[in-house]
Amino acid sequence: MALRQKKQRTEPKYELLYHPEIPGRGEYIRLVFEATGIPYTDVSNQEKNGYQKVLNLITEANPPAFAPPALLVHGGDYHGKPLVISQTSNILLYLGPKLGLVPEGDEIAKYHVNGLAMTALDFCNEAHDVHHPIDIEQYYEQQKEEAMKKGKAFTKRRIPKFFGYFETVLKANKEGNGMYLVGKSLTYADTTLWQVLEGIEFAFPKTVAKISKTYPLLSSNFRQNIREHKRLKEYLSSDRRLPFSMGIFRHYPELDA
Ligand SMILES: N[C@@H](CCC(=O)N[C@@H](CS)C(=O)NCC(=O)O)C(=O)O
Repeated sequence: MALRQKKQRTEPKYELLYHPEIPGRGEYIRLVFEATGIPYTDVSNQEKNGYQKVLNLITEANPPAFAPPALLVHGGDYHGKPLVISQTSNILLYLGPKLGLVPEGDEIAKYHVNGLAMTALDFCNEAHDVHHPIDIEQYYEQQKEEAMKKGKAFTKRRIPKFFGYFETVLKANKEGNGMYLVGKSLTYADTTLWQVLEGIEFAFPKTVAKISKTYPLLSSNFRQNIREHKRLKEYLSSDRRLPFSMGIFRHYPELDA
């Protein structure tokens, strides 16, 4: 019994199952653990042969996950198999209330938080599709012509549309003071949108520089607030924070405005 208690205290309950070495969609999950100080294992990046373990777990789960990220929950066996939850927004929906990242005692707010997080993830998907507009399994260079067209539309219309939408949300949420999308404290919609904005700025720096002033709450209050969050600040300067590179958000200057 004593041994079991010790194990529960020292071994994280949650394991993030994701690709190694890129922030990717795994980062939306890392951020909620980091913001709340809840221990987790980033299996691919922290365990020997971790990526093989990730691939085994997601294919052997019932139901198997189509693609990472997925979350393994210890002590949550489901019909005799390890409890594995897939899909970024679904994992966030599962963790949100457990980690205190949705307003308490407000059933509907939970869906507002999730709706906003899903909209931020739509934005992320569109940014990815700019460099892979035709075939996700072929190289950018093989679809560059279409990517150029998509880049034009994305920087001209879609980035301003998403920025404008989230600016309106921040303005409408009076108790959030421009810092929170829902209510008066941090939710996973905030951490998710923040990460998408970081990625959009990495990939499309010229566009973001050009339009930021038009969206002052989003570009300033909101983004700054997360950067200054005590736990996140520590995380962002740690080596656990992986830099953007050639993942979902990619900087091809020719696709920027
Ligand atoms: N909608 C899914 C998308 C998952 C996804 O596209 N995962 C990527 C990595 S970020 C992947 O490994 N995809 C492989 C594939 O689609 O074949 C989610 O949000 O979790």
